[in-house]
Amino acid sequence: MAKTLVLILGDQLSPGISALRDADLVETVILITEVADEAGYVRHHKKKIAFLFSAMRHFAEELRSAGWTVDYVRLDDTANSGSLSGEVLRAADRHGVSQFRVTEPGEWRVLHDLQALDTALDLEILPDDRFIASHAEFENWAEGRKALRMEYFYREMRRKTGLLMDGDKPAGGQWNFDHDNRKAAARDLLMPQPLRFAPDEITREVLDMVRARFATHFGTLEPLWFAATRADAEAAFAHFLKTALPRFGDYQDAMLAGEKFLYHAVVSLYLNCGLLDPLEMCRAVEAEYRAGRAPLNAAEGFIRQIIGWREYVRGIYWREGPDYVRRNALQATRPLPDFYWSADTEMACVKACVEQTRDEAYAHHIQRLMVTGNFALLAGIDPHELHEWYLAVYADAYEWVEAPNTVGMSQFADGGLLASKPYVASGAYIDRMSDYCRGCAYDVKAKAGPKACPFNYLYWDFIARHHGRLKRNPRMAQMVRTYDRFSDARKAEIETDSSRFLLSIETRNQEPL
Ligand code: FAD
Ligand code: DLZ
Ligand code: SF4
Repeated sequence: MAKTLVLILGDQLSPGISALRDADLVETVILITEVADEAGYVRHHKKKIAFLFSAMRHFAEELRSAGWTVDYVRLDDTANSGSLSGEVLRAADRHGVSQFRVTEPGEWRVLHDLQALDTALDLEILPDDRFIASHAEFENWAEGRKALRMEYFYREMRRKTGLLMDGDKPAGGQWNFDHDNRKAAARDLLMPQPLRFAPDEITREVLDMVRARFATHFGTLEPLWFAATRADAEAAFAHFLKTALPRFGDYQDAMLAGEKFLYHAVVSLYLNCGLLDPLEMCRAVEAEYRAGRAPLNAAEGFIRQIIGWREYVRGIYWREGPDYVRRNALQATRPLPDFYWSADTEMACVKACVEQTRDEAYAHHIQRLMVTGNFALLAGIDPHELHEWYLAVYADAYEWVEAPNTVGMSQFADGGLLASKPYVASGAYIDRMSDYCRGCAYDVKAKAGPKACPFNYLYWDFIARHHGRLKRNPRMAQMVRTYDRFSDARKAEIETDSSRFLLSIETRNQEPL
């Protein structure tokens, strides 16, 4: 039997990955490679690079212990070519192999690079069946539909997996308990915290390398407390099930200053690189519900995020093609303000989210959607610049999941393919769902003038800027009519406040205060 080279990418750290499934232990050489191109196609957060390289190194050890031959190329290997395809060609040469196999990558860019190896090697790209829906299943579902709404896709996935199903009916008689999940959180001394892990020798070595080589990248490197192995990631998830799942549903949309994680699972980074398996996680969550340890709204809410949103955004990413990340339906062109990197802003909500992102490479969904995303949408920030920011700063960010969330859900840049209306809100929403406004230099109740919360006038300015399009959107038409009833003086005030503020952020943090 001829030898085969199998490439395992940094987000394919699953022993059951399709490229390895039928592989022969003796005739296979596994290549895992750290490369400058992947670390640098956006300037990833230091914690993201360190986490992933440590997980890759640990995974290589795990595979070796299971008897595989693993060729691991480090970033600081002087012969490292810096690219995935370059490393595949070097490895093929080293091992005298012409057969090359890989599970499809999670990004068009990498897929095209690897496909180009076809001229040099006998290439086989296998489907990534760690996901619940195949590309074909998503296509079949999407075909011929006017609107691709997540809710209907999610129901298909519930039926397919049998998760939270009682026969052919949804558990509790209802598919979706989202309306129960809108509570503002109260501060609680016993607030759960994610399980933390001390760096072992492998991680410490990676930390030294990242400290030296990526000093100019965004983010605080230490403490790096993430799990780096499957066993630790599973322990972190088990800890979430015990400590936070029961209240996950209630407080999904809440934000509290100083509470970075609330009742969230903080597992997307493990799931997206393959350390955790989505279906196994959902089955464990269902078991908590069936055993009476977690309420249905929590279990359903969690399962919906995984087999609903996560699968759905992946389907959209591959269906829409490589140009999706460049969509800009609202023609937003303002550069990303410097405070997305520096946190140097008087807006307490934005400051808290950027600081937390800098320190943890993590923010939960509502912080991403309704604070940094909402602000960018209201301010007319270029969605591609924002997409690159989200891709760089979060430890869980890979283009297949990040881009639809940013370009589609958060920025409406796909013109409403993914979201039925733009996720815009004034300061009142942030005030209701968080305690940020209490510590803010701006006044959330004030509608106009330099002290007024910028979200307040920017909200109406957004409605005015996109008046024609929003008037035709049934979910926005009411707000457009409200704007239309404003006096000319009020409209002028909105314009003046907005122009002053937007000019000030272009000239770098010269906010009006
Ligand atoms: P929890 O709130 O505990 O949810 C559990 C799990 O559900 C998550 O781990 C995640 O795997 C899944 N999930 C929840 N919401 C989504 C969603 N909208 N899309 C896909 N999966 C979801 N998620 C990423 O995994 N990677 C990204 O790069 C990413 N970028 C985002 C960018 C923007 C602008 C927005 C608004 C959301 C983004 N999300 C992204 C979705 C979501 O914010 C994160 O999945 C979540 O915050 C991860 O934290 P958690 O593990 O504590 O999640
Ligand atoms: C994100 C990332 C980084 C920072 N570094 C590497 C790497 O050095 N080697 C590797 O194989 N993968 C890395 N990754 C993950 C890839 O970028 C990811 O596989 C593609 O984006 C496809 O999802
Ligand atoms: Fe954010 Fe406005 Fe509240 Fe300040 S007042 S924290 S800017 S919503």
